[in-house]
Amino acid sequence: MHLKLVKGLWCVLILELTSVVAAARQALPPPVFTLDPLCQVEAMRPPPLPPGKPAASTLRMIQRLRSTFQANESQSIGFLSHLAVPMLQREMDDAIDIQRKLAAAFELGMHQAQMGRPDLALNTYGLMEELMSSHGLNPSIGAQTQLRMRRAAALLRLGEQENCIITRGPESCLFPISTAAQHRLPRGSRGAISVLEEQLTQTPDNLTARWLLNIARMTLGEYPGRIRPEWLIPPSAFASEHPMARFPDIAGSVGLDVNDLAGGAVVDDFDNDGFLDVVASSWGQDGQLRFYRKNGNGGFDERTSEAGLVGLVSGLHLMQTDYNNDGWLDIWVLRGAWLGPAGKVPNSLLRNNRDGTFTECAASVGLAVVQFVKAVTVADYDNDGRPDLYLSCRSSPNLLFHNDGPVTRTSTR
Ligand SMILES: [Ca+2]
Ligand SMILES: [Ca+2]
Ligand SMILES: [Ca+2]
Repeated sequence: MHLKLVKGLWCVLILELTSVVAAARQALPPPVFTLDPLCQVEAMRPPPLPPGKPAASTLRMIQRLRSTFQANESQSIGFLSHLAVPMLQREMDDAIDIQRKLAAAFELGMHQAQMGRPDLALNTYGLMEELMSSHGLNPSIGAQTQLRMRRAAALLRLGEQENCIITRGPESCLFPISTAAQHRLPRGSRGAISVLEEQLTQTPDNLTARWLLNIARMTLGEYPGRIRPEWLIPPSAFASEHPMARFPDIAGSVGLDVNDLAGGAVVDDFDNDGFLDVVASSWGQDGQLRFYRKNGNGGFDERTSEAGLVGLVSGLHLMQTDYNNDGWLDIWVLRGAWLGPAGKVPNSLLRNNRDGTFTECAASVGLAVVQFVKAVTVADYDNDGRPDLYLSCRSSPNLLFHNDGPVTRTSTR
């Protein structure tokens, strides 16, 4: 397994480094960041669920997903930062050539931030600056900009993890940021402000830096008063043209605040009791599909284990449909798009068993399609009373499936 390190503009720019060794510059030790263990991804993962009793066909799909992801691991490592980081660390440590070492460090920092360790990323970027200084390298303005913006992003991420995730409230992360959502632990945003102001001093037209500076100041309650006029995005730019209600985040108070990657979501009544339930998926290869039943107390109870779904992972997109016309909603789980060549992953159709459980049945109805599926829609295109299926795929032709009923098999059109 080998990860291609030399990629991105950084490597091009690093080759532009002025190789003239300047008068020996004092190499300063990099700043050392540490992230409270409470703010680390491992601590934020939801606890394991009881296994429940998945149906035999569901267990087969679980095993198939597991083996597919394992087989595709080398192709998907660009998306799996926890695997990329140790490889890049070795590459950086072993590199003798300084440009290769810097290129590895730049990629390493990005993956460290993506795996939820912005503190490690910031230390890596500090090491890069120390290396450049000790080797008398004077990076181009483009290279300086790239490194600075990566540092700013890592600092903002540090602030998000320490405030918006760990000390989360109903107003957290809602834009424009209200007084209630201002950061109580300011070091992330404070550091980002310093870096972004340095960037704007050098390149005043950098709109990304300007935007992020305004956001960072907002998180500390320093918007708009403490932003220099030439960098300020005025409050009028954020004002709605129409009256618009604010939507506080109530996920925590109703039992839906699971911490995972983005994915699909369906809100509908899966047990026909008149109350809307929730199904949510996560794009990650270990992202558990979850089923929540609306309870009588205004909240939701997780019923993933009871529904026989533990082990079903990685849904990019979900859609509900009553594919077999029995009056009970079933669930499509679509997978594969945006994973590059590693995205040939099977999709799921979960039949509602009318008793709170679901059974994987994509293969039994002729829908064991393995494609880079990014979206699905269900409609009865030929008015025969049976819902048909259209899959939108990335990097492969779209697929139309006709629902052949009454045994509810499908055929590709
Ligand atoms: Ca319900
Ligand atoms: Ca059904
Ligand atoms: Ca039809």
